Amino acid sequence: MAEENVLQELEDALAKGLEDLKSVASEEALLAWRNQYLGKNTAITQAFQSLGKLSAEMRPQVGQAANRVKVALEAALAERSESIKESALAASIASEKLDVTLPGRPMTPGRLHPDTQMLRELYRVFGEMGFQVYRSREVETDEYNFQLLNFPVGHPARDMQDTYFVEAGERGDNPIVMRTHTSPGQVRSMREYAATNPENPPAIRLVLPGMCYRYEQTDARHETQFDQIEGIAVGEGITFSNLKATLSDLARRLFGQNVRTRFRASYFPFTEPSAEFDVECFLCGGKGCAVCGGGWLEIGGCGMVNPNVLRNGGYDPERYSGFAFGLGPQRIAMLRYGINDIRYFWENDLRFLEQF
Ligand code: FA5
Repeated sequence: MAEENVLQELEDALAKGLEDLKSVASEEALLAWRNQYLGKNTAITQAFQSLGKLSAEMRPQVGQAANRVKVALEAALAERSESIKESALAASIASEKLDVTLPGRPMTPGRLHPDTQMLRELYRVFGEMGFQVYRSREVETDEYNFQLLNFPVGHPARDMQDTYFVEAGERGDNPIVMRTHTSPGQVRSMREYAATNPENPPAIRLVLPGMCYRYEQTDARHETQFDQIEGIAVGEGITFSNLKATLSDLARRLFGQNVRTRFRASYFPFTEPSAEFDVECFLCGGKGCAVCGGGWLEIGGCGMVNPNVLRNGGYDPERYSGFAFGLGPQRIAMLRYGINDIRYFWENDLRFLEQF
């Protein structure tokens, strides 16, 4: 009879344990339940301890029943433990008001600014044509920005480039300015190369990129801060034909073989003769629009380096000649990508930037 009691106690422990487990709702209560039904002094441990005293007939029955009840209670414990953890997580998510079923936000990879992309393409194209990149300074002296380029103090042509002065007071006729164009780099680069061999300065072929600043009224093609890329080639026997060939070739490489370009006579104190370089406006198909005005978009100025400027750079104008140009990469990008207002470049509007 006592032997049958053991079996009954095991069945009771299983039924009561499973019943009690239904109301267990916390980690602490689960631990208490575990001690009560699977701990040291339970119907299961008692059954195992009694095995030695049982008859040979009952021993396997009680052993198997104790094992079955133990495995069933352990499985129920594991399942309950899992569901308690899930409810705790759900409660914490609900309190954070976090909807984990929402789709994740896609990561936006960074990209290069269209102006940087354009500049890099220009370095590549000019590189293929044998030009090296030379970096000149962004904050200049009046001497380099104007005087050495044949704009003496008070010269009317200074009005073409309204200037931001950084430091005017103490420096008399040589104030510090934000460069209004990349042309001061012409004299800086020539001086640097001429200094390597003053008797026989080496021939040079350089492009000088960088930011320029003018106190200007902004419109669809004018900004107060804009990029230029200057070019300068100095050597023996360089002619205006070389200049025309270089810029025409550049336009074909950038815009295709059939692009229409034109050189328009102009004036710069530091080149003689001088010209503006225009490309047919693709934005309006040459009809004339708010960006170009008359069907052509001016992308740069150019000319043969003025003898005074060659001399200022350390190159004897009797022996050397050279051409120079200053282009607007943003104007080129406008034609390239159909951008109808230069002010988009620095507005940092993602709807614009994400298109490139
Ligand atoms: C100059 O700045 C001369 N230094 C160019 C030059 C270099 C001539 C070497 C001869 C020899 P200009 O002011 O025209 O010239 O400017 C040249 C180009 O820079 C323009 O064609 C245009 O593409 C760009 N640019 C000038 N001003 C602005 C502006 N406010 N906003 C955007 N781009 C501009």
